[in-house]
Amino acid sequence: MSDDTSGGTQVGIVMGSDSDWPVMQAAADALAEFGVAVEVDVVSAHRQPDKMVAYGREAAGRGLRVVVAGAGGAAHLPGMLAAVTPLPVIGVPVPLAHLDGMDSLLSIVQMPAGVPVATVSVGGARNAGLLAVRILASGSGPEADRLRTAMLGFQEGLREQADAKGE
Ligand code: RP5
Repeated sequence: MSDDTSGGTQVGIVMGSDSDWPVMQAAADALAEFGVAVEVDVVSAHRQPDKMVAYGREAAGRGLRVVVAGAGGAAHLPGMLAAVTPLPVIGVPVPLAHLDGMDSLLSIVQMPAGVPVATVSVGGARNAGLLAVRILASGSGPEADRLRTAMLGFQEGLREQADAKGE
């Protein structure tokens, strides 16, 4: 079975507040570099619990393949989404003014067994976007092939940059 979805949006980027966008934008930028269409929305686990559950329950049926979720502080959003969607969820701990993002990190990474969230570093939204590309690239069909080739080129670029610096 091909994983292609006729060019539809395959990655959803959500965050607990529009104040998270300056951090989360790096995920959207990384996906744009690879030509992956994304949808972006604010979905607060605390302030919009019904919207959050509906988003998670409907995501796969709408054709999404990966959800990237960022939140700060008591950062429940990625874990709660992982509880209601079968899709892979990548969590981005957003650093707030206090605790240097450690609260966000621990809230997202310490999920109980059975409800995994692939957690990137504090503020690591770019890696979340790149990981989403790799998940899409692991499938089959022309779009996955295209993304695998593009990711290999990206990795070659990293090697060349390191070589140029004499590393
Ligand atoms: C979290 O509270 C959000 O993800 C955000 O990181 C933080 C602060 O939100 P605002 O008060 O700026 O809306 O739920």
